[in-house]
Amino acid sequence: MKRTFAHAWLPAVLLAAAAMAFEAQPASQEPADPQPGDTFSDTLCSGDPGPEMVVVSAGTFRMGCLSAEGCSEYELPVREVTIHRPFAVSKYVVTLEQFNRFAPGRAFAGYNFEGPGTSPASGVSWADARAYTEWLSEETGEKYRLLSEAEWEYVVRAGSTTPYPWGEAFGANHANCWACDDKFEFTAPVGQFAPNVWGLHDAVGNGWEWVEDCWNDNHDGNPADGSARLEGDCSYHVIRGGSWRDGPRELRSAFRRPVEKRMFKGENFRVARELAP
Ligand SMILES: [Ca+2]
Ligand SMILES: [Ca+2]
Repeated sequence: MKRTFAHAWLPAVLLAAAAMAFEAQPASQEPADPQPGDTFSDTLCSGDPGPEMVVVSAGTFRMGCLSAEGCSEYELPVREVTIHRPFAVSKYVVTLEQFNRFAPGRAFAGYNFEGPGTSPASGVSWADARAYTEWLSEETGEKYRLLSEAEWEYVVRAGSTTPYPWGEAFGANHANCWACDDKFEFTAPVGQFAPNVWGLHDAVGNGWEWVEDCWNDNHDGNPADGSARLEGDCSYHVIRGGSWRDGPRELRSAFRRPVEKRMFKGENFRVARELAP
């Protein structure tokens, strides 16, 4: 009997092993010589694409409130920050569909509870956002992580020194905001508004975005190399960019706010990925 049993299952095991060998392998899709503006998506173990990434260059910028007035003391002093290496950042915040591949049912579609899979993954705590980047790194064999606060402001400003990524005035229909005559009453699916000049959608507005940094009341002592600030009040982390519930003040590129890291309300997040040296 035992021998018969072994004969019965052995071919099944061999078949399963052969099937595994043909299953899609995680694969880096990074361009051979990445240039700013290039886009790519790494492949997950399932064969599904990871978040769409855009390459940004190294560079120096001024972080903080650059206006003569209307600044919060949280946004000062202005600091010169140099990002020494190019890296990639997701064009959109991580969507519900993407997050569900990691942790089904743990996020929601923002305040359109029945929103489509292309809605921002909302209700994600800072720890869950970080856990997603660790999972994505394992899935792809690449180094994914949250953006530092300086990197966030660098890619959202995209060279601009005005209050908004698109210019001096708040204007209309640049982002999903509160009572500002866009066509979305609550959370919008990602990518419904024009991107900034580096190709990032919803850079401000729609949903607050977690970054890696602990909360500090101002930029004094912020690392000049764009790395995350991991001292200060680390029970709180920084959120950036304002949301559909916010107006002109909160949607400025320099605006920042603390949120207790275990809280999860409407926050979204964007991912960064390091490029091959
Ligand atoms: Ca709106
Ligand atoms: Ca946003």
